[in-house]
Amino acid sequence: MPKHKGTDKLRADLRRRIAKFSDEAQRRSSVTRKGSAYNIRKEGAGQVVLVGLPNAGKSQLVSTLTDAFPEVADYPYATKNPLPGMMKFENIQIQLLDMPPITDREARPWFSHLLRNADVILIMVDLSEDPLVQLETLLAEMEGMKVKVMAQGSDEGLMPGVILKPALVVGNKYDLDGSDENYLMLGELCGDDIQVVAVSAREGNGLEDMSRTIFEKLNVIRVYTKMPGKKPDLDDPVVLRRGSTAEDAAESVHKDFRSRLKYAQVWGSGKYDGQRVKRDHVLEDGDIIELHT
Ligand SMILES: Nc1nc2c(ncn2[C@@H]2O[C@H](COP(=O)(O)OP(=O)(O)OP(=O)(O)O)[C@@H](O)[C@H]2O)c(=O)[nH]1
Ligand SMILES: [Mg+2]
Repeated sequence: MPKHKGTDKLRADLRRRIAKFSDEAQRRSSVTRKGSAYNIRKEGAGQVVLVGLPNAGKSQLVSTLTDAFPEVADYPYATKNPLPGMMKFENIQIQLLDMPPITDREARPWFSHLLRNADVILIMVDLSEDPLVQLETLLAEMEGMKVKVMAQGSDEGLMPGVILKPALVVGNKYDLDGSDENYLMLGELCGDDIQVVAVSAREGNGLEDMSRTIFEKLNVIRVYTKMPGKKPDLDDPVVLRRGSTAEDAAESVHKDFRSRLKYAQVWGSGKYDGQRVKRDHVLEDGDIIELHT
């Protein structure tokens, strides 16, 4: 289909439908491949893997926030397989990956693979129960899979083979009695090391704060590229790693643009709007960049 203003809506619609079908196909194939090493294709701005004990509310969170339909159940170990869903954050999509409880021994081999491949780990704690026991169990299980949480402060030396991951702690079921105290305790336990947010996945409270925290942990920026004389599409940013430059943005439009880029103009991180910048100018979230090739 030719790419111009009139076909934008149609193209977006097609993209969505193709993504939906390939999602379904992937879901089906992951059921048939039960027991083998899973590989869930990353989509959107990044992949967030959910870690928690049975019944914490992981599936409820994915159900509330995404297009996926995980089973939510009042009995433990309801989730047996990983299930991805796309969560909207402002004008981008972030992938949430529902997981079995981390204590599920059958899932262990592929669980650790997915955990180590995650962009961000969402550690879910049930605020209607003692947060200390949960947090210690979860961190110990993760360490058993050679994954450590990236502390906001300084990092001590790591054992070989251990990887550091950005993570946040989500206290769920904040709607229940007694959760206030447990939330305070959880905050004290995490101190300055890991950021903690409180949500009710079921009632839908606190989810915006949580999404923003996830976005920050992903360490990406949204950039709007445009050609001279054209308008930027503010609904369709390019997602780049934090620290990306004008030439990285150019390459994201077309692989030849990196070498062909002569200069760029930036609205946002420039000192003034439309400032002319060099190829190595570091971009910030929300920048509009005009590429001169
Ligand atoms: N009150 C309250 N209940 C919740 C909330 N979120 C989940 N639940 C309930 O907690 C139970 C477990 O929810 P799930 O989402 O299935 O938990 P899970 O973490 O996926 O559990 P496993 O798949 O066994 O690991 C269900 O009965 C949910 O209705 C919440 O925010 N508030
Ligand atoms: Mg579940």
